[in-house]
Parts: sequence; C-alpha cells; structure tokens
Amino acid sequence: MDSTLNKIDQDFPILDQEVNDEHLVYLDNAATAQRPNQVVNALTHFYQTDNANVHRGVHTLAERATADYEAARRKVQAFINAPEPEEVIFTKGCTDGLNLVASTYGEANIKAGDEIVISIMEHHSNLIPWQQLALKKHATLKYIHLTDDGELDMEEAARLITDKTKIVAVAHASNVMGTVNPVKQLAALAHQHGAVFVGDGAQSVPHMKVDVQDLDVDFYAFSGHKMMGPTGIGILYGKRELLEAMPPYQYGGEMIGFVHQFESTWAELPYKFEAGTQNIAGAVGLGAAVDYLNNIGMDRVQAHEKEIVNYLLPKLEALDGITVYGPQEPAKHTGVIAFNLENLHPHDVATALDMEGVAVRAGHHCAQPLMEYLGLTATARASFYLYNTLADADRLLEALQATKEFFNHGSRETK
Ligand code: C6P
Repeated sequence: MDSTLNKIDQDFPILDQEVNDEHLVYLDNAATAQRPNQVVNALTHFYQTDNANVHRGVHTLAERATADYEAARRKVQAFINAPEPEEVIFTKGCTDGLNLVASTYGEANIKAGDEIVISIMEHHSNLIPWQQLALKKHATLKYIHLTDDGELDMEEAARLITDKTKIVAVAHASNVMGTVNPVKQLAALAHQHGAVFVGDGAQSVPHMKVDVQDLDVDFYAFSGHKMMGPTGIGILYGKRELLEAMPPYQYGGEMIGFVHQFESTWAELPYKFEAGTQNIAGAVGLGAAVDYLNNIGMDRVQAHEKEIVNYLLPKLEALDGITVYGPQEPAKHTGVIAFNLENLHPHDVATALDMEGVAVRAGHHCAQPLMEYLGLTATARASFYLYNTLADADRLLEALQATKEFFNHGSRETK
C-alpha cells in the first residue's frame, strides 16, 4: 500500500473521532467525501481576504475575487483536459449540470419520434431529466441493460443506438455497483449515428484520471463535494460549438450581452450559463480540492482505491450470508461496493455497522429503476476514498461479522 497516502489522515480532522465508542471509519464517500484542511483553509482565506462579487466591480477586492474564481475554472479545465476554460461552466452540482443539458440542448434539439438512450444503472439525476424531456417531446427513452456481471450490455447498446438516437447519456461509474462504463466506446457509438454523448462523472472524476478530449464526450457533469470540494458547486463541461448553439438555462444578471425592453442578447461563454451571483467561494474551494488531488496524483488515488478493493472484495464475497452486487472482479470496480447481508434490511445493517463506528449508506441510492431491475428494494453500500486504508476494510469485515452475530444471537461478540 502507498504509505505516503496513509499519512494524509492529518489533513482530515473529521476522521479522527469516536462514533459509538469506536474510531470512525467513514465509508460513505460516494454520497459525499470529507474535506481536507487545505480546502477549508482556502474557503476561510477567501472569505477573510478576497470576498466580493465577481466580474461586476472595478475595486481591488472585486478584481481579486474574479481572479480567484477564474483561476479555479482554469484548474478544473486542466484537471479534465478541457480544450478551453470557456467550456467549463460552474453549476450547483452534477444534478444541475445534467438538468441544464436536458433543458437547453434537449429542449432545442429533441422532437417527436427521436430517441434518447440511457442505461438502467443511472442515478435519478441522469434519468429523470431525460425521462421528462422524452415525455414532453413525445420522444422515446430506451435503456441499455446489464450483463450477469453487472456491466453494461454493449451488444444491446450497439443495437439500441441508431440514426433515430439524438442523445446518449450514461454514467462513467455506477454509484451503486461501482461498475466503470466504457464511456469512450459509447461516445464513439453515439457519434457514428449523429447523436451527442452526455457523461455523468459524479462517481468518476473524484477517483480516476478523466480526459474529456480523449473520451470525446460532448457534455460531462460532476459535483465538487464528491471530490473533497464544497457542496453547492459543480461543473458542466460542454464542447464549445454545442454550448454556443444552445439557449440559456436561466435568465438574470451576468448572463446577458445587452438587455432592451423587449429583447435581449446573451453573454459569451461560459457566462451565458452562469446567471446570477454564483457560488464564488465554492469555486475557490473546488480549485483547492483540484490542487489537493493533483498533489497526490489521480493515478495514485486510483491505485490506492484499487488496492483496497482487491483486498476487500474476495473477503467480502467469502463472508457467509453476503450478496455483493455488480462486477465480482476487483479490476472492474471502483471503490463503491453494494451488498446485502442475509435477509436483513439494509437499513438495519447500516445502523448495526454504525454501532461499530462504520459509516455506510443504505437505501435505493437514487437508482430505483436499477433496484427494480435487480429485484431489490435497497442495498447497503460501502464506498472508499483516498484516506481509507486496508485497516478500514478490515473494520468493515469485522463489523459485518459482529452484525451477523448480533442479529442471529442477540449479542455483539466483538465488544
Ligand atoms: N449520488 C450517492 O450517494 P449531486 O447530488 O448533484 O451532487 O450528484 C448527483 C449524482 C449524479 N450521478 C451519480 C452517478 C451520483 O452518484 C450522484 C450522487 C449520491 O450515490 C447521492 S444520491
């Protein structure tokens, strides 16, 4: 295991606490990650020294705040290898970015009889916007299903994506099963048929090197808070020619060229899509999170998480009474693992694990069509990040054992 990564604990004071008399093991990173001191300090510094509104003032603080905000945009641009900063739009988060594309590109380009192709493993944020657009426009929504191993059925994808398809929208990594989807291949398939490809990067950008030019995605959305940035900030990347042709998402200050009484023109990119006062400090915090990840290196982040999954997954699968969903092969997994234990309700499992100081999520994970497809109502889910260790994986295994004992015999034998 990469020993320098084990030393980053000190950057995350929140992790150094007792929960239910046990040292906290935080395994709910797919829901939101923890923030290192470097991000918290960047927020404090911004509010204590540079805070002002951006692009509007000529005074020194306004100029500093604008410089901070635009520097954050350029950091994100480099991080995802977007060709130009104008193609990087600040949003409220991944959900906001996906809704933006559906409400502007979708609204302008989808007509009756067109087809939109998504996958059955989508988070509701990359499902409902397309479902509602299809309903409104009398278009058809089609789903790519899964192989037995929890991967996308690419043969079905090749059959479903046709010249009728106008939009293909798929998650780069599943927030439930940890499956990594072949986004580059899907984008190429979409392009062969003249469709655009929308990537949901909520569970990929924080965990692996993402290069939007290499993937050749047309749009790509993700959230700051899952990559150790603040909540309420996210990114939508879009290719310039598409963004330029799209109508604005919201109207108001900042996004205008000129406003007359009965008509208006729109600002240049990216401001056309950044109406009103933005989450300026959030952008600065996201920039600090990008710096933090760059200092470690995304290859190391990914290798670290892979090592944990390689270690944990076989042990988890060998545990009596456990069912793990998604790819069984560690190599095909991100650090997100969904499972159920015996016939226990996942909420009970998560509560019992919390008694052991282990924080996991339980529920449908905002992926109800996937749950329905798998014949489930809910699962428990452990999700790892760069500050987790093999010892955390062991704690999860021990806590699951203790949970089994508790429900089978009414006692927690590890205590
Ligand atoms: N998934 C989870 O626990 P927001 O809420 O906008 O930051 O991200 C939405 C979103 C979109 N796509 C995927 C693949 C996601 O995982 C999420 C957020 C969290 O799984 C909260 S439900």
